[in-house]
Amino acid sequence: MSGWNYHVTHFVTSAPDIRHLPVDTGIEVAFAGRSNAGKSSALNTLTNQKALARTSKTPGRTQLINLFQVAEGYRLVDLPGYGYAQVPEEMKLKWQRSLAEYLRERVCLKGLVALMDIRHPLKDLDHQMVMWAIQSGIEVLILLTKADKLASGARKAQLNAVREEAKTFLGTVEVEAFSSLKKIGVDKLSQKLDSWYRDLPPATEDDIPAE
Ligand SMILES: Nc1nc2c(ncn2[C@@H]2O[C@H](COP(=O)(O)OP(=O)(O)O)[C@@H](O)[C@H]2O)c(=O)[nH]1
Ligand SMILES: [Mg+2]
Repeated sequence: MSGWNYHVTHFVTSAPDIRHLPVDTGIEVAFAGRSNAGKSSALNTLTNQKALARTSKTPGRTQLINLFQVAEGYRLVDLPGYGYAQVPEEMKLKWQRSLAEYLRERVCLKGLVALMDIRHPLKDLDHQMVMWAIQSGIEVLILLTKADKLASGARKAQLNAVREEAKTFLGTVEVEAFSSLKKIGVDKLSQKLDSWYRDLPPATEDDIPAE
């Protein structure tokens, strides 16, 4: 079985909020996590591109939803980071409502890649987001990022602990260690994306019967 080539992924468009996303067809996989979790780095590592998703040392700066496509109709969605302390409370609530709505209503959304620093996994908002996804029937892959920050014993222990916790979600929640720096877990990520993209072919214009 040959997988997708994620290296050819390219930017399609940005949207200020979920109401301005392109048509709800094809298959979408969303990437989400707290600001600074390593989301942009993970997207760049997956696609082998230095600046596909801008990595930033200033957390909370990416406010737009960025859409990329691997092939026509097969998208990767880079959602704005959450949990940044300096964002006003009102904006945090607005984003949470909008994230919940996206997870609930986006028909083409097949999977959620939830990125969390391996040293601080499943904080309140992470937990909430995974719950919303599961309640909407969306499969989740938790990536424990910056896995290079832990020695291999501690990394395995943390991975097992989060896998145990993930069982309480009562849905499909897989957990893998990931490092953009050391290229850990990249194959696991692309295999999971392959399986989501394999699930159902997106409608194309060819599917619309001619008059
Ligand atoms: N050690 C290590 N640092 C990382 C890794 N991935 C990201 N970082 C660092 O974490 C910070 C935030 O990364 P970024 O990808 O911009 O996070 P985002 O805010 O979630 O998009 C940056 O300083 C990155 O260099 C990783 O795999 N290992
Ligand atoms: Mg980012």
